[in-house]
Amino acid sequence: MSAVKCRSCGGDGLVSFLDLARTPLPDALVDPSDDLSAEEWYPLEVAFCPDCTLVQILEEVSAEKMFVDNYHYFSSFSDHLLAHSRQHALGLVSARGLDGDSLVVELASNDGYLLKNFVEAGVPVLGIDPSPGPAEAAVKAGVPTLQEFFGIDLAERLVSEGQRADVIIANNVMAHVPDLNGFVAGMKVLLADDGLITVENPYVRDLIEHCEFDTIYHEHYCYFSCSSVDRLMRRHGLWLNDVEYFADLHGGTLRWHIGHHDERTDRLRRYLADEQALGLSSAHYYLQFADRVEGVRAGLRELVEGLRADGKRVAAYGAAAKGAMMLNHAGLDGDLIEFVVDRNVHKQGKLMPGTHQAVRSPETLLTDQPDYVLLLAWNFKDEIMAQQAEYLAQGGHFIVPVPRPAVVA
Ligand code: DWN
Ligand code: ZN
Repeated sequence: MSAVKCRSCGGDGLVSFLDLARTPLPDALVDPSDDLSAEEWYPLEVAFCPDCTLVQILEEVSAEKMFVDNYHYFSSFSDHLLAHSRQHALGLVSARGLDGDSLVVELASNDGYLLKNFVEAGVPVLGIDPSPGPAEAAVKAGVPTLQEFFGIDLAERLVSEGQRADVIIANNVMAHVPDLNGFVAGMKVLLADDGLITVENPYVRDLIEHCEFDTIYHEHYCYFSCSSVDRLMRRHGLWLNDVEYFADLHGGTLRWHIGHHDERTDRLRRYLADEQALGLSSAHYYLQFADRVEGVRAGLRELVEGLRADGKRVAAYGAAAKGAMMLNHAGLDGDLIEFVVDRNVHKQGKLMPGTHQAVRSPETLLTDQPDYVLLLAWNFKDEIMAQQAEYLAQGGHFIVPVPRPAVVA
């Protein structure tokens, strides 16, 4: 089913600017016993809405298929993300004066990686996440969790049970919901009058400027700027009041601060003015992107084929959604990339979507010592290369795919 109207404002003037052709679902790792011919592929086309400036994909794959039926993403496999999340939680406890009478609700709480910090601080929490594996892990970790999708219906049910959130945290989820307006309407209903919503998502400006096209996939229905978030919130009677930037998270992440009242900061006004000046609010800014994506795709393919022609062995690190996107779009199959390693034990033993390389433990880099490793999880480059010092010391090399394919060590 193609969504031809804007997911935010309903406008019908969407301008398509990138067609990534048909791709498998990026987190749908394949069980070796599965019938590979049954794997599902979907069109992936990206468009810009001139009415509200939201960047979005046109295809709509059911959220149940992506986040319930076969989803293995656990947030706790990144030390950097855990540190970032702990800092966020403890900062909120002190800045908002949270205590035993407060309530913090996290939407897409995954395995409790963030809420556990509030639990330790004695602040009541509620996690909401539809994915069975992570939700069960969260409950085991002592984080009360509802295994459901969040939207206006669940919000109204919680309010009818007397619950209002002093803080709502929505990290890497507002881009993942097919009903964007229902999601925002739910946050408005659930938020206490003096409450704070913090929403984190990768910044569409970094996606374009650093050619991070591998972060475009079916799980991400939308790609946000301050401008598109501002217009979305205003339409729901909420205010985008402030923004923080984290260059080293997921290739460039913004954290938006949202509430029931107009408390806009100069920092937010600067971001909106910069986006206007750069052109993020007009289609022209996006129209050259397809050519740059093709340059990266062709360059990476040429680099890997050249290494293989020289008799070098190439593996990859990170059975990430972006990794599946990159392997499939660049056509890097098992003849070019032998296997993929990943720390997430739930992914080990499975096959990559579409290209079907085996996912193994990172220890394989030492026992197998491939000559080169393509860093599919480039967003964690520093953390991963620090871990792989021994592989490097034994003569190994890493390749990053974006912003330009290059051997980095
Ligand atoms: O929005 C999303 C982002 C935030 O996370 C979701 N759609 C799903 C997911 O996307 P992703 O799979 O591209 O995210 P990551 O977190 O970049 O994936 C990193 C992969 O690398 C994970 O499978 C874990 C793995 N990893 C590892 O093996 N060793 C990660 C680190 C830091 C490591 O040291
Ligand atoms: Zn729109």
